[in-house]
Amino acid sequence: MRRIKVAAAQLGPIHRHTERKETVTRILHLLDDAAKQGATMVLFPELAFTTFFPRHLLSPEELDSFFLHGDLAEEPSLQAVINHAKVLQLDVCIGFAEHTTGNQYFNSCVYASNGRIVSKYRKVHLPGTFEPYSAPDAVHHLEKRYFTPGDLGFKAFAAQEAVVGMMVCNDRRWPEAWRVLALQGTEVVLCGYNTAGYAPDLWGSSKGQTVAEAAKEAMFHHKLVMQANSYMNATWSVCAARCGWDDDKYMMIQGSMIISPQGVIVAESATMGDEVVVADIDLHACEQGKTKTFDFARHRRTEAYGLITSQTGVVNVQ
Ligand code: CDT
Repeated sequence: MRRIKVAAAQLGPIHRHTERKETVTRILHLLDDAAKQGATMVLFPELAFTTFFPRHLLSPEELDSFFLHGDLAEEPSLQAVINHAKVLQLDVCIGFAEHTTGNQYFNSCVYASNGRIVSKYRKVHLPGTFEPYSAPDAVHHLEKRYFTPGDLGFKAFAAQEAVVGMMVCNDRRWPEAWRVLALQGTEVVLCGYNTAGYAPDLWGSSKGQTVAEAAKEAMFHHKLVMQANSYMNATWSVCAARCGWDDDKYMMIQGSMIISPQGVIVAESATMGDEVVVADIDLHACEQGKTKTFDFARHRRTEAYGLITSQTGVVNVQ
């Protein structure tokens, strides 16, 4: 048996002016909770230390306050989490805004084990716009303004008993991301996210949706992509939300889950607050898909897929 106990550590509301140390304390409590439930691999959301700040057009000073700066091995908030996980004998994956020593800005996450960062990922698919929307009451999504697209690709790595891959939020909607990880034998995909329940300038099937209708649709698409891509790539997946009502105004969907390689949700969050979702997963369950329906070596036809990497946007046939 190759089993591991994975956890999605969901974080409820974090407001624009929430103190960083308060958030770190919540994260450490969630780690304690995950350890008590016997988990050994714990996933936290995208941008776990802060509110989802890309919804605001910010001054340079306030923007700076949301980033972790410089050498990650010495960054106090991140190190507090990594060290606490080490004491609890947990591996941890956590998302944060990264300002590098080379003065670049990424939407990143790291995987740490035994007090050491063993893998880093920088979000490739940045949604939203560079310029804010013009409507006075719009919910902005300025990731293209605040971050550079990730430069590390999708690199799987070995952790505990598994081959693990990381992605961040919007990446989960892109089958290319999953497939690149699956081609490296990935058995567990970790994906933290911040998904607005209501952001009509950004998305939604119609402008007239109520908050409840928009949030229902956002949850539907979230589950659709997580379940379908887990199945099509024969991998377990874990996703962890930053959710709830930030500043009592901005609604973020919950839906932290653990999903089997058959695309089945085996554990799911029940609240819109801080919560740990745990499942004991059998990595052998990936073999059914990896050796049969999605045995890539036997069934993929790369000669037919050239456009995937040679062309970015749509070129309509005449
Ligand atoms: N944080 C993030 O990437 N959010 C996006 C918003 C929707 S873009 C259509 C997401 O994919 O959930």
